[in-house]
Amino acid sequence: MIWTRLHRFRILERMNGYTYDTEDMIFALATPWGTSALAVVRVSGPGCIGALQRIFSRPEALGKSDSHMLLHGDLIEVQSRQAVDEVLLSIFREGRGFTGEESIEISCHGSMAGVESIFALLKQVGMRPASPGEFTFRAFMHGKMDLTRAEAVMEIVSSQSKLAHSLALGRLEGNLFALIEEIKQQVLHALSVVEVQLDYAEDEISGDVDFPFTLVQEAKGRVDTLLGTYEIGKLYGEGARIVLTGSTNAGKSTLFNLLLKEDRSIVSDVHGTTRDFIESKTVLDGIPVRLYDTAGLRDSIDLVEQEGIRRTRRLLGEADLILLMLDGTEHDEQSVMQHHDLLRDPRCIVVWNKTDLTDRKPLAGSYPLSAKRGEGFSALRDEMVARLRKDAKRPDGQDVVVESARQHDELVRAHGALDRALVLAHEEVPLDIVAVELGEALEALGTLTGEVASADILEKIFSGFCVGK
Ligand SMILES: Nc1nc2c(ncn2[C@@H]2O[C@H](COP(=O)(O)OP(=O)(O)OP(=O)(O)O)[C@@H](O)[C@H]2O)c(=O)[nH]1
Ligand SMILES: [Mg+2]
Repeated sequence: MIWTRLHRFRILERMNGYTYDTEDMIFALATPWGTSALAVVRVSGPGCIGALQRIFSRPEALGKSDSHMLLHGDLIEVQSRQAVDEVLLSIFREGRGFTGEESIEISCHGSMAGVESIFALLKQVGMRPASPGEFTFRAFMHGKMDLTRAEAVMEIVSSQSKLAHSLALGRLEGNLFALIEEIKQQVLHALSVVEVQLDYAEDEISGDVDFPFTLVQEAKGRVDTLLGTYEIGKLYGEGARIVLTGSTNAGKSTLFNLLLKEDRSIVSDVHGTTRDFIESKTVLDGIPVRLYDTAGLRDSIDLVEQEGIRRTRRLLGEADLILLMLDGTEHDEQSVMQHHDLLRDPRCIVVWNKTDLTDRKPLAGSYPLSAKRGEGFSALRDEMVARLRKDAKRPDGQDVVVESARQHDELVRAHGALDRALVLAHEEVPLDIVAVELGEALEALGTLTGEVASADILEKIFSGFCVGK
C-alpha cells in the first residue's frame, strides 16, 4: 500500500498492538534520569493544555497563553491543591512545536522524587508515558520532519562514538534530505523534458528526440557518490568486530588489555589462560569496536578448552578484522603454517609479538610488537583503522553519510532505474518506456525521505523505537 500523510491513520491501524496513537496525551522526561538542578518534562497531544490547567496554579493564564510563551507557577495536587513543584512552562500551540501538536515543556527541579510526583500528576489528568521515539513519530506524522531526520533521531540515540553522533546530527539537521531533494529535482526536470516530447510527439515531433542525458547522468553520479558513503556510514554507525586469535601464550590478552587501556583480561604465562572468549567495547579513531579476546588455538583434550576453541572459530567467521598473534620467541616460517587458513584470509593482520625478548626476524608482512612494553603498538593500531576504513577517508562530521540499510536499498533502486533509463534512451527505445524508469527513480527517492512510504516501511522504522508490543 502506498501511503501519504493524508492517510496517516491507516498506519495507526496497521500498527495496532503498539502503544502509538496520535490522539493520546503523552509525557516523557526530556533530560537524563538523575539528580540535577533542573529537568524538563515534555507533554504532547490534543487537549494537553486543558489537562495541565487542572494541575497548574494559574489555569486562566495558561488557557489564554499564546504559543511560545513562558509561564511561571506551581504544579498542584488535583484534590489537596498542595504545591508539588515550582515550574516554568513553555507553551506550544498546535502546529508550532516539535511534534506539530499542542505541547508543553515543563522545566522543573531535577530531583528524582520530584519528577516522579509530576509523572503521577500527569497520569491523574489522563496522560500516559510516551513510548521511545514517540515524539519523533508524531513529528513525522504531522509533517514536521521527513524520514531521514526521523531515522537520524534513532541513530543519534544509539550512536556509539562522537563521530557517529555528529554524522547523525548532520542528518537530523537535514543535510541528507537536502541532497536527496536536489537529486529529485534533477530527475523531475528530466522527466518533464521527456513528457513534453511525449505530449507533442504525435502532432509535430517526428524521428529525433532529445533525451536529457546530462541531467540523468549527473543525478546518477550523485546517487552513486551517496551510495559510496554507506560502507563508511555503516562502519561508524554499527561498528566493527575485531577478534584476537593465535596460539596459547602468544600475548592475546596482553594486547586486548592494551587496546582497551584497562586490565580486563587475565594475563599469565600459563598456556590456556583464556578459556572462553571475552568481549569488550571500545572506540578506535571514531569507529565503535567490539573487541574479542579468545581461547588460544591448540590441540587440547580438555573439554572446556575444546568448547572455547570452537567458539573462537565461530567468532572468526563473523569478524571484520582478525589479529593473528604469533609468539616471536617460538615461531618460525614452518610452525607458522599451522595457521595457514588465517594467513590467507584478507581480514587478517599478523602480529609478531614479544620483540623485546627476541632478535629473530619477524615474519614477512607481519607487525612487530611488544605488547608488554607497547613498542610497535601505534603502527599496528593505524593499520587496524586503515584496514577497517578500506580506501575511504575519515568523515569529518559535516559530510553527508548514509548509515541506514533502508536508505541504502532505496538509493540502489534509484540508481538501477536511472541506469536503465540511460541505456534505454541510448538504444532509442520509445520515450514513454524510458519515462517509466525515471518515475521509478523518483519513487525510490521519495520513499527514502518518507514523502511516499509503504505502511511496512513505517512500521519497521517506528516499531524500532518501541519497547513493548
Ligand atoms: N616479554 C614479553 N612478554 C609478553 C609480551 N606479551 C605477552 N607477554 C607475556 O606472555 C604471557 C602470556 O600472555 P597472555 O597475554 O596471557 O597470552 P594469551 O595469548 O592471552 O594466552 P592464552 O590466554 O593462554 O591463550 C604473559 O606472561 C605475558 O606477560 C611481550 O610483548 N613481551
Ligand atoms: Mg589469554
